[in-house]
Amino acid sequence: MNANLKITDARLEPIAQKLLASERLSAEDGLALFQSRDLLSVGWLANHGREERHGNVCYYNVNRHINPTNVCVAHCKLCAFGRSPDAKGAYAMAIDEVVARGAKGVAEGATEFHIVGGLHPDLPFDYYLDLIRALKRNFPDVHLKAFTMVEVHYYARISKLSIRDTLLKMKEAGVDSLPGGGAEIFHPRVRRIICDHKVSGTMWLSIARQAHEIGLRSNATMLFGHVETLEERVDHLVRLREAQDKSKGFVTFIPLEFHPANTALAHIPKPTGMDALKTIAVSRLMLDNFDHIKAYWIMLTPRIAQIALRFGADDIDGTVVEEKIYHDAGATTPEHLTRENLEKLIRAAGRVPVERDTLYNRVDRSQMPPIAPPHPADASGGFIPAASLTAN
Ligand code: V47
Repeated sequence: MNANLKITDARLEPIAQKLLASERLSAEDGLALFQSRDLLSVGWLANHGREERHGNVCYYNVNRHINPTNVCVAHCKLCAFGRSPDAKGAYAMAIDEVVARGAKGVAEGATEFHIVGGLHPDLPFDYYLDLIRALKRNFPDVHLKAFTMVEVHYYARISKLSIRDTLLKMKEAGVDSLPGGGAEIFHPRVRRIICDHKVSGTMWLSIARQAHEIGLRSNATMLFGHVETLEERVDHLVRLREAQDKSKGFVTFIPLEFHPANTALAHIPKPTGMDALKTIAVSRLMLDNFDHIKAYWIMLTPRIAQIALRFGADDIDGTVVEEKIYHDAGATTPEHLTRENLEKLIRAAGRVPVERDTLYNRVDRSQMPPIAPPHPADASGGFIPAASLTAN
């Protein structure tokens, strides 16, 4: 390890030595990293691992989020997005509406649709399959990253199919990969408090494994900063690392910072920027078998996301457009950054922006139709003036 690093926390010394020797960190090491107040050393170590893997590159993609319905029977305490069917603001999109949003996304240059929604009590599994088929038919070149392990579990239940057959039907309809949501914190103590009707952590991991077995890759997340202990965060990371050793199917890990506003846990203070940066760094160091760690700018704010690119993250997610899950929970970030603004943000953090597709193949825009300017309705309040990203 580089002599320029001045570690002020003695507990980090043996961890730095292990990293130098490319040895795997233990759960105890993970806890020591989380407990350390020497944020700069933790970040330096994570940055070292990040630069060994990806040099100076920071990945982003051009995507659009589509949330077909916010009606949800789960009523998780952590969530401000889900609604009862008769609640104000409850909606379910007709498939034509989903396709219309897809068309906007394609005009904006999207290479990915990120599709997740609530567990609707009345929509059958066929609705979701038809929705995927319609998107694939209309936009065959767009990668469909659709439905979390939680939704897969629900579709299996309502259609009385096995998990494997549910996944096979999704794949046959056109799903290309699965997003990483719904993982929260795997430990049952935490799930009982924040999402007691959701699948268990063990089931989430089992569904991910079965998806990987049939050739569907997926992401993984961890929702941090609510009622979990640091030991429970480490347990989550270790369980993901073990799962990845076996299936090798996870693409990216995304630590998600909890936003308490408008949830049943609104009394919990928001995690600090220090906690967010440390969690990204520890994730990079513990998940030695994950290629990518994402700093989701929508959740972190563009400013913290820029710093995260020096704390272990090599990806900043996408242009997004129409984000609902965090904005219902009080996020004050814009819902959309243009490709140009994302690139400026990355360059201002001293990194080299590289546009990728969902599976990290480089995107060559010179071979693609030009991107239409964003619709003014999408732009309202949603654009950060470029100058504010590059100032200082
Ligand atoms: O599953 C819900 C979380 C997730 C809140 O795979 C909340 O590329 C904070 O999974 N405060 C959805 N978080 C988002 C997600 C995601 C995001 C970006 C990229 C990818 C990917 C996946 O958001 C949910 C849940 O864990 N969430 N409510 C809240 N109040």
